[in-house]
Amino acid sequence: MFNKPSVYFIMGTQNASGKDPLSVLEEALKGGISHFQLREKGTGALRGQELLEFAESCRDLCAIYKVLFLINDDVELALAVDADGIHIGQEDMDCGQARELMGKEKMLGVSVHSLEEAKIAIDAGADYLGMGPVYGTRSKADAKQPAGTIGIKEVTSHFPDIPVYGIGGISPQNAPAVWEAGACGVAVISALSDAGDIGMQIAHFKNSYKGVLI
Ligand code: TZP
Ligand code: MG
Repeated sequence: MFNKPSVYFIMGTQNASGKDPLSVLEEALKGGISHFQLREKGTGALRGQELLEFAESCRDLCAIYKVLFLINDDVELALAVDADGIHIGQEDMDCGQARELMGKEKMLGVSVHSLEEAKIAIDAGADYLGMGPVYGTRSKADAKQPAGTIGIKEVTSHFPDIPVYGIGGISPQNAPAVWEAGACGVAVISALSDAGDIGMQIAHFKNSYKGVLI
């Protein structure tokens, strides 16, 4: 589930770079991603019934490839489609509340930016943490300043048992620093959704881990 090196793909219909989002997802699933998070945001984002149906299609595709399917922010949608889990940010909802609403069995991922936020999330039952943006990103309108990998190093050395994913501007070229900081995976949008050959890009990410001594 959290086997290193793990490539965690995040996408909404707005990130499909003009391609069919379900085809993009299927290519990523074939290529060996570990998780898929549906993150439907911004202008033109699907809502209501359309969003529900799209989420169901994503869920069904992930099930075929036995890949974990998570929903960003929206507990109601996650429960409605029986997703494997939910991912929340600091501005979304209290992690304890998310854990309570989702139940003990579902996966809870939390975005954190400091050791203190990491401790709170772990105490509330987070299964993994996302940390970033590591590098500059164009995929999140309200992204904070790039934080590099120092925070990941700090959290992974204090809490070696919690899987940490680096996020934000990560490519196969700059991923080695993320692995070296102790991350178990990279969480990416554009590096996969913009790739000409998504399967090859996933292979490049996995190869970027080789030779990195943790
Ligand atoms: N959270 C922090 S950065 C980011 C999110 C959702 C966007 C990551 O997208 P990309 O294209 O991999 O930089
Ligand atoms: Mg959020």
